[in-house]
Formats: sequence, structure tokens, C-alpha cells
Amino acid sequence: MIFGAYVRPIEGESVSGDAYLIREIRDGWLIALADGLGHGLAAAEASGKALSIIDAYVSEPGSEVDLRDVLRLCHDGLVGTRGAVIGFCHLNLKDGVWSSLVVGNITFRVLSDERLSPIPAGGIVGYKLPRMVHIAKWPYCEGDTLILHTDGIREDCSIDFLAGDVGLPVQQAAELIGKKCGIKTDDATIIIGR
Ligand SMILES: [Mn+2]
Repeated sequence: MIFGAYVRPIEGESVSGDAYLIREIRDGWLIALADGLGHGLAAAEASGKALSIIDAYVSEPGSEVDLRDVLRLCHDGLVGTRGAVIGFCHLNLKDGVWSSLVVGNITFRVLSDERLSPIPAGGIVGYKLPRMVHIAKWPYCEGDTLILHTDGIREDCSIDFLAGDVGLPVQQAAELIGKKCGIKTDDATIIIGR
């Protein structure tokens, strides 16, 4: 997989409250995107903390990735912060399976033979987890395109753009969508992997 990403803070702030992590792990990839509540430093503290917890989790040798465990660790670690909405994605290339878990308002899509977009659970990591946490799973096919973005990117923009222009390199696509579809009144982040 090759990934591209675009992040920019809300107008008037120098730090983004959105943060992402893309890590190659033993069986494939782990991708996470966090949007700290509000914006500015306090939001960046919450999303940054989530990412360092995820980073520590995947750095443990020999551990199988369990997204429910990662979510639980993030939730415990974020108590006392602003909290964050987070999308987690595990691509297991060995078994050819995508898994995703989304808490709160993060858009997650895979353009495969069909368009897949798991339904996020409501909640805020560090504050209130949903009672039921569903891990969506579906088969990975070579050439699948992953799109993960915060609510600072207009919902209607990403999918049609990419579907119509699949040949564009992922970094260029992320920057184009970010600039074209970013909402001025929020931090904006989009990750594209193919
Ligand atoms: Mn946001």
C-alpha cells in the first residue's frame, strides 16, 4: 500500500487538532485518524495522546492487533483530556481482510469492487464509549482504495472525486481533495491509501 495524507489546521490556529498514524505492522497496516474535540492545543493534546497509545500498542512485539483492545487503551488514556473521535483501520494482508472500528464522526470508505462505508458508532473516546462496538470486516482486493477523513472535509466530495480519477497518485489526490473540500471552520485531514 502507498499512502497520501493532507492535514491543515483551522484558520487562525498553528496546530491541528486532527492527527493520524500510518504504521506498517507484521501482517499489514494499521491506520488511525483522530479528531480531538474542538481545535487548537487542547484538541491536539487529545488526538496526539491517542496516537502515541496506538503507536505503543503496535510496537509491542508479537501482538496480534485487536481493535477493541486498542480502543479500550485509548479510552482509558484519554480520560481527563478533551476526548477525540477516532477511526481505526487494520489491513491484514496475510489473510486479505480489512477491519475497521469507528467511534464518532470520522468518515471511512473503501473503494473496492463495491463501495464500502462502515457505519460509525456514536461516542467520544476518553469520555463516552458506545455500548456496542462493531468491527466491520470485508475482503481486501489488490487495488482497493482506502479513504479516511475527518469532518473538516465535506462528506460529498471524496468519493466521487476518486472514483472518477483513480489514476491520480494518492498524495496528489489527498492534497487536491483537502484543498477543494476542506471546511474553513474546522481542522481538515484526509488519508488515502491504495
Ligand atoms: Mn473536526
